Amino acid sequence: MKAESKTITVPDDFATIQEAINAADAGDTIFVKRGTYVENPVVNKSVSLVGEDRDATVIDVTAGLKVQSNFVNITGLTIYDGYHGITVSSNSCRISGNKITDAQVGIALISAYGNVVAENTLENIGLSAAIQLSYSYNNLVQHNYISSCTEGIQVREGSSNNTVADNIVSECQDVAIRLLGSGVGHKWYGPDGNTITRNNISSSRVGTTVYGANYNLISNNNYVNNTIQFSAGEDYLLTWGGNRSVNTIDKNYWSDYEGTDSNGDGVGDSPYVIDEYNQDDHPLTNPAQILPPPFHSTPPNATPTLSPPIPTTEEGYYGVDYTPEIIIIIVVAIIVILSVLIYRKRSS
Ligand SMILES: [Ca+2]
Repeated sequence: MKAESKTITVPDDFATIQEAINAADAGDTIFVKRGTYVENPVVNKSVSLVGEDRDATVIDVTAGLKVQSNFVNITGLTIYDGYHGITVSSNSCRISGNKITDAQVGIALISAYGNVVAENTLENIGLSAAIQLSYSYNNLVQHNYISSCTEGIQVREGSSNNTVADNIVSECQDVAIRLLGSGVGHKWYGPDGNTITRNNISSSRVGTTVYGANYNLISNNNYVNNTIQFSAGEDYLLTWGGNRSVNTIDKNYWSDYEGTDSNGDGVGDSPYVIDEYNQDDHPLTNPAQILPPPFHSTPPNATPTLSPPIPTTEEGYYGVDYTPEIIIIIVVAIIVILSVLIYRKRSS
């Protein structure tokens, strides 16, 4: 018989987070009180790791925190001074409401599926990207705040069907959102079929680049005052026999768009031209609306929760937002149908 899930408190029950993980069972919550913990936790059980105070519960890592089990929940922590902040190589985890600073890579998803990376703050990430996906699919990267990093979000080789939405990415020294494929042997692994939408991409050297990346939808993003707004420079790829990328770049806002909108419908009269192969046929003349986070952008001062991590699919995540509207629509539909039936009955 399975024991009921329990809460283990660090440092009260165990001095280190790793000892607490070692003592935990699947479904348990490890509640980490304020303080600085110098360690590199490996989360190899389906547990929740909950910091008491995002800004005052600090893990001072070197390699980084590793998530290696499915259904792990990591929230309310500052991860500081590591090579990686957090690496996820498992599925259906939720990494939310953390702060990651002074790492070489902030949050890396490697062969990871169905995870949610949401509402994290990432600053001063050097060398590589704040959030990086490789060989990963069906992940949701949403409502993250990224600033003063070398690169913002990289969707890299072998990564498909990910959604990157409602992130605020600013002041990247290099690229804010990069779609980057890679050749392995004779095969090319692109990031293909991803959705990049409603992101605020500003004040960076380059807003977005694509390189060996196809069938991605890049729509309703705001490109504001980036030195280069969008780059699909693939000459190097072409010299090696690759094909020019084909993506849908449509209905974005470009701060340097100079066209008119004669009928005032919010869509410019002429395309926003990126280069001779890429353009946005329906440039928005006003910035697209970025959805606010559905939950607290920083976790509340946590009372330990006994609930196991919730495997949140993208659909489920949006479902939280739209459920009331759907209910209203269904109720209205039922009223209309009943009215019609009653009307017919009376008139027959
Ligand atoms: Ca128009």
